[in-house]
Amino acid sequence: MSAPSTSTVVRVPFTELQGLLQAIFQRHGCSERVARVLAYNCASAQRDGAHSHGVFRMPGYVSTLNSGWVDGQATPKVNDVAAGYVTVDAAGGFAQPALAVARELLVAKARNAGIAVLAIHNSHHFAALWPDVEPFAEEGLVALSVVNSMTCVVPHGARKPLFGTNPIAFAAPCAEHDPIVFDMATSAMAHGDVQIAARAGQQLPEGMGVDANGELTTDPLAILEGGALLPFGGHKGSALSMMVELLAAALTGGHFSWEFDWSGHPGAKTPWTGQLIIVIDPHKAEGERFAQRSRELVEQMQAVGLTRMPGERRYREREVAEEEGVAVTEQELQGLKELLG
Ligand code: NDP
Ligand code: PYC
Repeated sequence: MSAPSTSTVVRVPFTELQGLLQAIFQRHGCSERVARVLAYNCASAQRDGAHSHGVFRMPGYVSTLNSGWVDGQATPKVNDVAAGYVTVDAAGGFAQPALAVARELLVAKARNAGIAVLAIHNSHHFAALWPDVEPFAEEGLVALSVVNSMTCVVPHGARKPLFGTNPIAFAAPCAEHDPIVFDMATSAMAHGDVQIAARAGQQLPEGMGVDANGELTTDPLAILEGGALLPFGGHKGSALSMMVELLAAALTGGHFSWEFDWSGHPGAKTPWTGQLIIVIDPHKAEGERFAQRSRELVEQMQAVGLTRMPGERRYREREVAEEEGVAVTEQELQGLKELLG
């Protein structure tokens, strides 16, 4: 997560920002349904200070839509394949509208069987992953999601990039508390944060990536222009990234991070891959006790000195945004108005 780097920050009401983003998506070829889902997602990321996937992403969405790489009008096809299994062919569109159409069936199956899987393929995911899981925890469910992206990460011990930045997001209910949520790239840094650092002319901490010769570098431009990122935590992050490729691509029928070729679509930025979501109903096992046990865990973590839970920074930023409006720089706002054309 990087803070916005430029110009004066202004505060915009959430619904106003969402409306502006939706108008941009529609202006560049998205259906009303798709534009609404993506705008809510992107405005939520901006509201929560998830800057690598907030309004920073809008030029990338627009250039992708204009390149014809993604179908902004796609109608996802939902398949009810088994008691605990739903698949969706996103039809070359975005993953979040595909999740939206399959969500009710997924939740019904999870509540019935105790666990259900949603496997989305033929989809583009260009966003933060926590918005896909947090709402399940708000309904008392546990959710885990993985999505693979585009080749830019060198597997631990290898010489060349292969994996995507491949995030993992998890959400669980917690009694008298916001849901426990974490959402993290399995690369040492999200690609979006490398781009933000490059734009701001900032160096990166050591150990994030390598240059085109495979040498360690702290220069974000060297990583973006022919270099690559490293997994977080050496062989451990690398194994998790491998798992994401298996679950998000091999299991769903989506592309691995290296399998799609967007060279015929200049301006395309969105990875054409897959996404897996696993939803568990904890009431089947521990009844109401799960959320209470979550609370006990948080209390014990705090008792040993923990002062910041994953997700907590976002919740704090959200609270401020709900009071004062969503923080956007004047420069970003101007850029959004220009995208409206
Ligand atoms: P961060 O490293 O910023 O954060 C990872 C997680 O750790 C978050 O849940 C965060 O909580 C938590 N956290 C951060 N610092 C602390 C701390 N000091 N103590 C406790 N918890 C902490 O995320 P990444 O840079 O790895 O990923 C950023 C975003 O990029 C994610 O939303 C991810 O989904 C997205 N992404 C999307 C991809 C795609 O293909 N669609 C590919 C790769 C990344 P908090 O949120 O509260 O800061
Ligand atoms: O930040 O790594 C990233 C990313 C890839 C695709 C969307 N976001």
